[in-house]
Amino acid sequence: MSQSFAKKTFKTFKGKAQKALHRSLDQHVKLAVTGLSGSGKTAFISALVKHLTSQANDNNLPFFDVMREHRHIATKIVPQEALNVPTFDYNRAMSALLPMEGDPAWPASTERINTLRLAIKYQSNAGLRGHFSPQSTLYLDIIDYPGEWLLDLPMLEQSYTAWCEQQYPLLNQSPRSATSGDFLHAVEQLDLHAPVDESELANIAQLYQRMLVGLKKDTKLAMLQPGRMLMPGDLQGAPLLLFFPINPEKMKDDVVAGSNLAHLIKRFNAYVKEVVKPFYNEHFRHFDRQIVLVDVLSALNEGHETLHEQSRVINQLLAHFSYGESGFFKRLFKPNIDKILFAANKSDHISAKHHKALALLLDSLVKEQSNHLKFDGVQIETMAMSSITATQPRQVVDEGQTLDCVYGKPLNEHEWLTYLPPEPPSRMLNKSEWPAQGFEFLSFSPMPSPDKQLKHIRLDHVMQYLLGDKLT
Ligand SMILES: Nc1nc2c(ncn2[C@@H]2O[C@H](COP(=O)(O)OP(=O)(O)O)[C@@H](O)[C@H]2O)c(=O)[nH]1
Ligand SMILES: [Mg+2]
Repeated sequence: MSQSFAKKTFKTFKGKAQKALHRSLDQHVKLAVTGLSGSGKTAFISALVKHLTSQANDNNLPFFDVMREHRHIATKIVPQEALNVPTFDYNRAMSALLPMEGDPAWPASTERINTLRLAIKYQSNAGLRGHFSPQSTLYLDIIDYPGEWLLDLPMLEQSYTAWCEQQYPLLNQSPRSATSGDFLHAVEQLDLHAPVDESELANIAQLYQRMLVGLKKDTKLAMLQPGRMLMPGDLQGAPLLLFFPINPEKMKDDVVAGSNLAHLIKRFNAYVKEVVKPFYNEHFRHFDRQIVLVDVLSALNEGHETLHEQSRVINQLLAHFSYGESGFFKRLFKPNIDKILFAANKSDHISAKHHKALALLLDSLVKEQSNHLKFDGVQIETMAMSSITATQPRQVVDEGQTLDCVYGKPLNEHEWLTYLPPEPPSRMLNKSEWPAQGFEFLSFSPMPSPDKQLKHIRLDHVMQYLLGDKLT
């Protein structure tokens, strides 16, 4: 009796142990998908899900080990954990990109944080895991949030005065100076030390907001703060969003209570404390992996200043990642994010032979700080990729010369076009090196796909870099 009892107990124990082991082998990864609006986050997430669910095979994703080794079993969308964050609308994106009838279109942009959880079921390939648990599941939480919010990050460490010292002088420089006139005029008129005039502050804040929104639309400048002014959502009109930079020379040491200045300071502090900080506390500090999508080609189109500003902003952000002065950022990021990928997106807009130059250019944009991060043990990689390929390569022979062109339908046009894209520089150019005619890279509509398949460039490399080690 005791023998069979022991046997039975051993069996159940073994069953339990296996279950427990199995559960502990289920892993979670939180992937932050970030980039300024328009950099391609929505398209990236749509493509990621599509390729992992209905296009998951080794032909399509040859450089993703779990696919090449035929260990991927299936991936599906499962209910997310965070109940207070909207779900990424995958179906809406798919019906735009792969419509039942009519022309495909890019998914509409979503201007708020959203998330999606994928369960990736796979065969483990070795060791303990292979022996006890033939199948494992990796839960992948993808979090998409407006990159503009990321740009508020440095404000966490700034006082209102320091913020003004940084932002105000920029308003007198190109390209901001072209549209900052109305705001600067109004702010000059404001008596900072007079008792607060709420409606005057609201009016000036509105001028400031209008200027920021215009700059974002027309220049693709990167350092536009506060980020929520660009996408206020339900904060529109809330007092904590009604502030703006003032001439730092006009500040006094002792701030009169109840004055305009006192209120500006109060609002700035409230914005940082109630908007910026909770966002990082709730979402940011839990990320494991991060992809930063950069639309390098559009920045090149905009010119020298925009590209420089992009570089400055990225480096400023990275500086916080690695050695934030207060140590606050160190605590916030260091324990979790161990891999960052900078992706020069939309590389289907240029010919394949220039992808290398594009990746090198992005590499030179982030160089200043990536070295520090690497030293601190964070892995960093730069890549040229395209989540959803909207063009086809075409070779055209012109006067005996073979030209590597792309073929596609330019955005908002009706005719298809074969065109020779310019060659991007392979490093940051200074002003005197910048070509006189500038750069002009075209944008394209998505390709129709009768077989309902999306095409990508190097998305499998991206997956391998971000997830490969979690799927072994
Ligand atoms: N050719 C090409 N265009 C892209 C790609 N991803 C995004 N785009 C373009 O960039 C626009 C903005 O992309 P979206 O994903 O909405 O950016 P988000 O604001 O960062 O979410 C799209 O409407 C497309 O025109 C891509 O992989 N290839
Ligand atoms: Mg989006």
